This record gives sequence, C-alpha cells and structure tokens, in this order.
Amino acid sequence: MELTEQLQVELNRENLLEMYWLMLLSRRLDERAWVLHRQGKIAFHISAIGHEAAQIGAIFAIRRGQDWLLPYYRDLTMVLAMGLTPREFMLGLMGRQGEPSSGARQMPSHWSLKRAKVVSHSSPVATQTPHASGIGFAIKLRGDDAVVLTTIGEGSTSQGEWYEAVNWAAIHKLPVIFMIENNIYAISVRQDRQMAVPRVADKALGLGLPGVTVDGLDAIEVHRVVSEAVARARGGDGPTIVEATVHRMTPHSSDDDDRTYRPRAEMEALKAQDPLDLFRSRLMGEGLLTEKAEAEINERAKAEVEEAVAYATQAPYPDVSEATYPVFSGDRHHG
Ligand SMILES: Cc1ncc(C[n+]2csc(CCOP(=O)(O)OP(=O)(O)O)c2C)c(N)n1
Ligand SMILES: [Mg+2]
Repeated sequence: MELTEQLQVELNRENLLEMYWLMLLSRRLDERAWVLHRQGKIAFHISAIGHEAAQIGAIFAIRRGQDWLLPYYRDLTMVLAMGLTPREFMLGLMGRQGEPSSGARQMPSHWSLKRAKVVSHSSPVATQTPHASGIGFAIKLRGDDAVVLTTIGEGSTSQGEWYEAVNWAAIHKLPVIFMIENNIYAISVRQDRQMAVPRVADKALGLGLPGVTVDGLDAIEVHRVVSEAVARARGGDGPTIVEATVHRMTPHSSDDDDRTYRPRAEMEALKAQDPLDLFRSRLMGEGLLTEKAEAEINERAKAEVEEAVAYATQAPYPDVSEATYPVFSGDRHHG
C-alpha cells in the first residue's frame, strides 16, 4: 500500500517499524519493571508509559551516536533507541555489575551510555540542561556539526538552571534542542501550580528563541517538529524549545500513590489515548503492520524481556574494587 504523503517525506517503512518495535520493547520492559517492584525484587522504578511516542519521534530526528543526548529519568524509550540493551536496563534495575549508567552506583534510570553519547545526569532535576548548553557551546567553538538534544519534565522547567541554560544557548545561538515532556504533573503538583503560562513553550518568548508545542502522543508529528529544530540547530540558527504534550499513565514512580491526588476517572480516560495503541493503529491503517506481524513482534519483545530478567537475576553485584567506577571519563569496564 502507498504511504500517505506525510509519512513518505518524513520516515521510510523500516524507520516506522523500528520505531514501533522500540516503543513496544520499552512498554514491555517498563511493565515488567513494575511487576518486579511489586514482587519485592527491585527497589525502584520510574516509568516512560505514555511518553513513548514523544521520545521515539524525537530520537529519530537526530543522528544517533553522532549527536548528543542528555535525557532525564523518564526516557527509557529514548535510551533503548540509542542502543541500551534490555539486559543493561535490567542490570540497572537490579543494581548489578555491568550496568552502563553508573556501574550500579546511581538509582535506576539515571541514564548514561558513553558509547552512544548519552550523558549522565544527577537526581536534582534540571542539572542536565546547563550540561547540554555547555556541550552546545563546545560544539560551536570547535566548529563541529553535532547537535544536542536534552529533555526534561514540565515541572522541572521551574528550576533556575533551566532558565540560565536556555538563556545562554539563545544568546550564543547554540545547537541545542530543549525538549519538554509535558505530562501536566510534577509528582502531585499540576502545571497551573508550577507556572502562570498556559504552555511551557511560551517561556521561549522571554528568552528569545522559538518555542513550539506538539502533540506528544503522535510520534510522527514530534519527529517533524524536532527535525525542524535539529535543522535550525545544525544550520547555525540556534536553539529551540519543543514542548511535547504527553500522558503520565502511571504514578510518578514506584514510591508514589497517585490515588491521593489524581481522580481515577482521569486515569481511565487516558487509556483511550495510549500512544502505543495510536501508533499501532496508524501503522495498521497504512498497511505497514498486520495483526499477525504485530503478534509476532509482541512475542519477541516479551521473550527479550524475560531473557534480560533471567540474565540480570544471576548477574553478580559490583565488586568493592569498582567503588570509584568512572561514570563518564577515563577508562571503564563497561558501557
Ligand atoms: C531540585 C529537585 N527538586 C525536587 C526533586 C524531587 N523530584 C523528583 S522528580 C520531581 C517531579 C518532576 O516533575 P516533572 O519535571 O514534571 O517531570 P515528570 O516526572 O512529570 O516527567 C520532583 C519534584 C528533585 N529530584 N530535584
Ligand atoms: Mg511532569
């Protein structure tokens, strides 16, 4: 079947199927993590469920391995797309030797993957944003043509670091894309208690750079908007704020009980707008995916997840000699 014009100009069939595969793998790993937590087998999980389309659309707009990614904790789909393996994810959840983010020194989901230019972040939110601008400045000084994609939740854009870093990038026209995954909540705090502007992208007005809001449930739209921002960055025209509106379809983390602040009807309503279902329907509508092929892909994802769980379960804990594991500089054993 012919692809619609929009899909033809944006992404080819192989890209779209890889995007679906990564979204599905992310979802199955994520669901398994929740089960492991409730079984008492891991201490903590923070979820990408509901954010997958925004993340995959953005990643397919950069050159993976050549451009830089400074993600935040909810970006499981992104880091899988950058090459983090299911085994490595499970090693991280279980704090086992060989996990590449920190050698099991950090909490899970504090992503780092040196081999793919995914830069580590710390737990205080927004600290990745000045790092992103700093890398953007180095790229400019060196005359390199790389770009930097950095992500953050909408609540964390209240942090001083975020404004300082975006301001700096706007002044110096740095090649950075500041992406916001707006799921309305910062743990229990809704957006209207966090900022007076209706759209996070409106903050761009006061900082002197373009700000765009995009439907983050639509991977192809996100891809289009982030591709434009990447083209601006690579062309020397400076940074862009991209706000992708998404749904947090889970509690904030495994330590949160969202029943205390979030109406159940709201959660139920989100199920009708699940980005994975929407993308699957889109691909089926385009004739790119059949029921049979989808069932096969799903089985493959589940098998990879189970293999990863088994692998991590028998993996050793880090040796005491690894206490000074270098997260991002110098020689290291893994990652
Ligand atoms: C500086 C700082 N303050 C508070 C926290 C605790 N904290 C962790 S995540 C979070 C909410 C962030 O919400 P948002 O930026 O909207 O991202 P989301 O989790 O919704 O994706 C908070 C308050 C923190 N990690 N760092
Ligand atoms: Mg949020």
